[in-house]
Formats: sequence, C-alpha cells, structure tokens
Amino acid sequence: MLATILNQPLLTRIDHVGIACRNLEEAVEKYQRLFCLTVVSTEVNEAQGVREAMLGAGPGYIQLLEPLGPDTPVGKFLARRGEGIHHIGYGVDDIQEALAGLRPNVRLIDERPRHGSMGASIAFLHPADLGGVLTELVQPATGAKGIYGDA
Ligand code: KFV
Ligand code: CO
Repeated sequence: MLATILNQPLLTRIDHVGIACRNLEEAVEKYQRLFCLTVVSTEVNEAQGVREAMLGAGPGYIQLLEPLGPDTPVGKFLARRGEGIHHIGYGVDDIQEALAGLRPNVRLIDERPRHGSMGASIAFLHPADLGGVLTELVQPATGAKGIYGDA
C-alpha cells in the first residue's frame, strides 16, 4: 500500500462526526441556532437507511442522521443507546488502497466502497476492532475516481 510504503498517515483529516438523532429537522434547527452553522447538503440514502444533513464546521462537517426505520443501523443504535455520537468519518486519499491495506487487520463492514454524502466514496470499519468506535473512511468526490462498487 502506497501510504504505508511512503510512511504517510492513512487518515488525512477528520471529515465528519456522525450524530444519531430522532428528528432531523429539530436537530438541524438546534445546530443552526446554537452554533450558526450552515447546511451544505441534505440527502436520503436508502442503502444506508438514513436521512441526513451535513453542516459545515471549519474544514469538516457535522453529519446529523435520522433513521429511515427501526431496522437500520441508526434505528438500532437509537433503540439501544439513544441519541448521540454514532460514528467518526476520516478522510483518505484512496479508499480502495486504504481498504486493501486494512483488510488483513480490521474487520471491514464494507468490502467495497459505497455511495456517501455529497458524492463521496465511503466504507465502514467495525467498531469491535476499533475500541467501540464505528469508523468510516471517506474519499471525497473531488478528485475521486468515480468507482463506487455497488453505489
Ligand atoms: N458504534 C459503536 N458500536 C456500535 C454501533 C456504533 N454506531 N452500532 C452498533 N454497535 C455495537 C452494538 O453496541 C453491539 O455491541 C454490536 O455493535 C451489535 O449491535 O458489544 P455489543 O453489545 O455486541 P447491533 O446488533 O445493534 O448492530 P449490528 O446489526 O451488528 O450492526 C452494527 C454495525 C456497526 C455493523 C452497523 O451499524 C453498520 O453496518 N454500520 C455501518 C453503516 C451505517 O452506520 N450507516 C449509517 C451512516 S451513513 C453515513 O454516515 C453516510 C451515508 N455518510 O456519507 O457519511
Ligand atoms: Co458518515
């Protein structure tokens, strides 16, 4: 893997913090009112079972997530733990390369990149191998190679 060969950090920045909420509109309104943040994108992602809003916060984002139903990742999380931090998304330069390098050492939830917010290519790593933190790799659309696997 190139990043490893060159001894470069695989994770280039914190892309977003994913926060599970029961009502997206109420959560967006609260974050806008309290922190003067701007919504840069709202999407329904059927494959991920969420309605979500990305709010710009400096170089990264806050991703507010409302489940599309109880039997979805965020729906199950809310039932189990209530509202709160659901996952962290980290930037990577090349998600295919990152997955190939991590595969032997970490349980991949997504063997191939999937479609994420704002056209990004994303993949999740299992929280059980990362100290209980659901971890998402994010290759942003800009400069992306346009390979989304099943997206
Ligand atoms: N963080 C930490 N632990 C978690 C967790 C989370 N968010 N969700 C579940 N767990 C733990 C849970 O506490 C339990 O631990 C175990 O995982 C199984 O829980 O020690 P325990 O008690 O056994 P289940 O059965 O409730 O969940 P499961 O069906 O196994 O699914 C868990 C998991 C992580 C595999 C699933 O949530 C998943 O596939 N997540 C990845 C997809 C996702 O979360 N999508 C929503 C975000 S979409 C997004 O961010 C986008 C589109 N984007 O662009 O950024
Ligand atoms: Co996310």
